[in-house]
Amino acid sequence: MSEKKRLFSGIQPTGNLHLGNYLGAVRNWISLQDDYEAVFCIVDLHAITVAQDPCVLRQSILDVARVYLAAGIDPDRSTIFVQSDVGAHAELCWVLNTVARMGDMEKMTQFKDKSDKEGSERSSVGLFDYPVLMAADILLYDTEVVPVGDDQRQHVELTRTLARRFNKQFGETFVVPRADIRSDGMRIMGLDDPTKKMSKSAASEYNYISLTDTSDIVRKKIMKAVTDSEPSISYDQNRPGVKNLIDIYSLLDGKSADEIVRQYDGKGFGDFKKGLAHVVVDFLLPLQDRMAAISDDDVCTILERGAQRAGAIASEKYSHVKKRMGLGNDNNLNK
Ligand code: AQP
Repeated sequence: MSEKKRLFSGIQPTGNLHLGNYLGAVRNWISLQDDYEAVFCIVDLHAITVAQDPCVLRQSILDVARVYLAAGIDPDRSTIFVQSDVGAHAELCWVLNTVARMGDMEKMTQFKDKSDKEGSERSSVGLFDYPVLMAADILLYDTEVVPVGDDQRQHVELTRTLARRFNKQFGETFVVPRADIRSDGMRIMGLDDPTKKMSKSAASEYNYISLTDTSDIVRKKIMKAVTDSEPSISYDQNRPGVKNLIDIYSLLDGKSADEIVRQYDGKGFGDFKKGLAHVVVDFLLPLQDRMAAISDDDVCTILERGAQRAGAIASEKYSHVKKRMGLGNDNNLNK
């Protein structure tokens, strides 16, 4: 077994990945592969907590894997797999459901945000339980580090609580993980509403820049992005639309916010947005070329290999959990 600490993270195949997913998550994963034994999952069981079309979901799973690979996740060094291909995720989720308390769950703000659309009465029980499944994902792999965007901080906190509670009740079983939240690229906001995060399932496509958007669409979306009535460019928390666009510019181009503000001193939003569109297109084109070069067959082969690797680790852990709790037929567990 590798001496490196283990890292786990995942993304839901709920649509085309966007710049927020890339800047808040995938980009950080690339460098972390050098220092950790990384496990990257495509969390399809999370995706079905809201309605999905089966054909679209199947393709989205492959497309998310393609983004991982094109962005630089190396399948020889890191494990890439689909959550539902490893049964222990759902099994451990059930066990952790018996450890989690209603009081823990009622604090979760993401459920409140995500159930807003349909109302909590019509939302699935799975959507409410989402953070427990995420805890199972993380704890199955003795994960020490969970690199996620700032929006997932509360879920990692719940994972830590469940791990500690289980360990106290049944004996040392789970590693208590920590979230690795980068201060840069923390939260990319919606282009149409900079008070809410950029989201795949936003009602309007003008909310996000998808990693598969054509150059024309990128330009159109950026030109329409909400700013404010002040004519100048400045980096200011009280100007969320402008700040968000400067953040995206800075993360992709490497210039600091101050440098960008100086570059557009005396110029209007038209020039600034054209400059930003140029930076985004320059980033996306080579990524899209790499994505186009990876076939569905190649993706499937990598995912199968990943599921075997992940499954071996996860089933050993889950057997240990069962033993601790007195579950199952002891003869089977000891084999
Ligand atoms: N806007 C964002 N800014 C920074 N990071 C983000 N992430 C998501 N949106 C942003 C990070 O991407 C990873 C995977 O997220 P996910 O797809 O599993 O779930 P999500 O956070 O619910 O993402 P979306 O795009 O909003 O999907 P939908 O609309 O389907 O719910 C996480 O590390 C997250 O922090």
